[in-house]
Amino acid sequence: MAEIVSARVIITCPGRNFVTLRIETSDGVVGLGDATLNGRELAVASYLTDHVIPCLIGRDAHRIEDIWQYLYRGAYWRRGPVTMSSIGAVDMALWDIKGKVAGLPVYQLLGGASRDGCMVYGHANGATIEETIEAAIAHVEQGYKAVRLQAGVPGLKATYGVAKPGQRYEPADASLPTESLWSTERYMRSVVPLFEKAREVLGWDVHLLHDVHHRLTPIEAGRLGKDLEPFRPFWLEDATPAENQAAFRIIRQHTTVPLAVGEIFNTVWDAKQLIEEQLIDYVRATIVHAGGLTHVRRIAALADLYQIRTGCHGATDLSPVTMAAALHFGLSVPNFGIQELMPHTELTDAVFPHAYSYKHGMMHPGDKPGLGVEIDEKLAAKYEYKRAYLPVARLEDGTMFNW
Ligand code: GCO
Ligand code: MG
Repeated sequence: MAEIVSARVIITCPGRNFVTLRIETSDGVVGLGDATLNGRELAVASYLTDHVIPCLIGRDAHRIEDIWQYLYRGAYWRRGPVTMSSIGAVDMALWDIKGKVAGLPVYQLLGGASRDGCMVYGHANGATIEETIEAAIAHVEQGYKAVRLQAGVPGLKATYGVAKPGQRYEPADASLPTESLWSTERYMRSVVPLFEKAREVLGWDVHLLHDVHHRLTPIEAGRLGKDLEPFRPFWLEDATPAENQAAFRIIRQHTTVPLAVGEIFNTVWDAKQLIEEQLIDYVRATIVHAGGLTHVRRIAALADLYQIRTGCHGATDLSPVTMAAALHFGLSVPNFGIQELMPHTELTDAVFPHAYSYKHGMMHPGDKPGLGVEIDEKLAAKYEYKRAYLPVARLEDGTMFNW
């Protein structure tokens, strides 16, 4: 028995907010879990502090599955991003503890390495097609085997995925939501020329990805997929909102472009129909927002029956603890596809020293016992929580739309 004697939440903002759960056992073993939900951070912090932590004290940290079920079934109010991120944080911290007690990196507890490393994709973005291609070239020069392309849309002031001039891209950018404009027509006209140019300049040896960020209707997504087919994208992400899973049938009827979805999924139920009807090719559920390693492994196991591979979300709003967990998962899971990599700032890396590393377009979680991530609490304490929201989007006539 490794009795849980204390647990607390650490909130820090080294450039952006992160919520971390720290669990300690009677033997002094410490486990960390990420609980960051971008733009809604304090809701998860309260859920943990006020409702989860009191139930953890005295429990055996080794009983990961039982604690997962206790928190999921025991809440009565199942699912949703706040609940599932909280459970995800507990789950990560418990796997971290188990690994440290065993003296093994978590991927060894998950069955060992199924591959030498996890292929990652980087973000190439720019205000224009030329800028995006330049960023893509820089990625290829750094060894990336896969690059996501996002370019500004002519006529629209701000576009998802594109940084403000001279800044790194970080979507939660203001203390109240900023408003951006959206025009499907302008966007649709801009994507094909981007891919055309990319293939012309970069050739065919690099995987090219694109994120629609939930902006199209199913039939529009079908048309975009068809138009992009000649350029052989690795995937088209979040082509349409996935609350209505059956909507993806329409996209499938019109295009063979591989489809990825799932960064906002919280449980296997969000993906069940998509997987069982083989409506997607990559499932992007992330360790933090979908109930931790325990649950994301379950999603991957269902997906594997249908030859659907993983492609975990890896934006900078997921802390280094989630990145580590995703890499232990990705290294071990049989149906790994790709991992998103949006590198954290140096300051974030200093707050969260970690064992994972990048080399030649691949990442490895490292071989430290547990997840291999620590938190420098002294440094973390210097950066206080700062309210930050994701933007919202409106159509040109003022109608509220999907950001
Ligand atoms: C991605 C995502 C992110 C999200 C962000 C929201 O593909 O990486 O779409 O950019 O918008 O994580 O917090
Ligand atoms: Mg995305």
